[in-house]
Amino acid sequence: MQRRTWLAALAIASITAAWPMTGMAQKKIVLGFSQIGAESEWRTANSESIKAAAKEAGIELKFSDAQQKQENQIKAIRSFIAQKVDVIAFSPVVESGWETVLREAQAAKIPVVLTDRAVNVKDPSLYVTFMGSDFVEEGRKAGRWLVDKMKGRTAEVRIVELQGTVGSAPAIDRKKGFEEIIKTDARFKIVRSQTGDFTRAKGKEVMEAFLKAEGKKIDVLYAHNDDMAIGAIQAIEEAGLKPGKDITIISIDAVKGAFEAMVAGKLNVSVECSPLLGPQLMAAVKDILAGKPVPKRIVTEEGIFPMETAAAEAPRRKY
Ligand code: GYE
Repeated sequence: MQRRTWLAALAIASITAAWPMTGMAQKKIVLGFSQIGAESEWRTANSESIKAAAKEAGIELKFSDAQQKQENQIKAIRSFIAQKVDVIAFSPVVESGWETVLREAQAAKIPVVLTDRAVNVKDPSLYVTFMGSDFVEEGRKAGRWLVDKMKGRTAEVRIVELQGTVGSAPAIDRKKGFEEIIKTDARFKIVRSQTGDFTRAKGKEVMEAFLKAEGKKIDVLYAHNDDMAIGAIQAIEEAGLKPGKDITIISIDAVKGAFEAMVAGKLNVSVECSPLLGPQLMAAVKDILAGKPVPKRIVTEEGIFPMETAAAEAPRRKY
């Protein structure tokens, strides 16, 4: 019995020695990933998904946190190029300003995958694929929900908007999609719109300013993510108003914190935006290196969760 096991081991050893690039001896894929930071619950879940999926796929992950700064992302990408990683992936904090560094990656023949957010470049050959949500559609979903909620009402609907990070794809697109829907109806007016940088602290601070300026004349808050809505909810309560009742609140992501707020009756609806991009990313990395064709755009499928569905949905949520 023992001898047979030993013989089998010897056979495997000689096979791997003869074909060093197959089976157990294959070199580990190295993936360099530049993350934006840790500004929201969404982002934390996204980082966890990427780390867990890399481990699961047996891919060596070099993970770099840019702390919201584009210059740090550019530095990280340059360092991945210098280290000759097999693939570079990143979630670009803003849309513009990537051409130079992407050209450097291309010159080094390192394929680039965009996750979550898009870039604005003239030459699409600078990246292999872009995987993530359709942010314009998310904005439209938010707008359609509001139009439906306000049907039958004749009075003006005064909306304040908390935008995401200035110049980022989700801030630009979520505004665009929402406006596209509400502009067809003269009752809807965005009376104030400012960035809250996708964070709770900023969401609260800007909502305080909105409340000071508008008093009780705010009907709706449209927040580009749940964290800003959660910060704003605090500001609304501190101002002596009831979030979810005195002010209708719409946000995007559908993270756990949003479900808690919905179950408590403080948030009216959250449009889903999935951060669980890790497994898709690892599959694409393997396909690219195996020379398989990968679609230029991989869109995440998502839903919408009104407050009434929150209690039933909450236990099923993974982020
Ligand atoms: O909605 C927000 C995060 O890019 C989709 O970034 C992502 C957004 C997400 O900070 O919460």
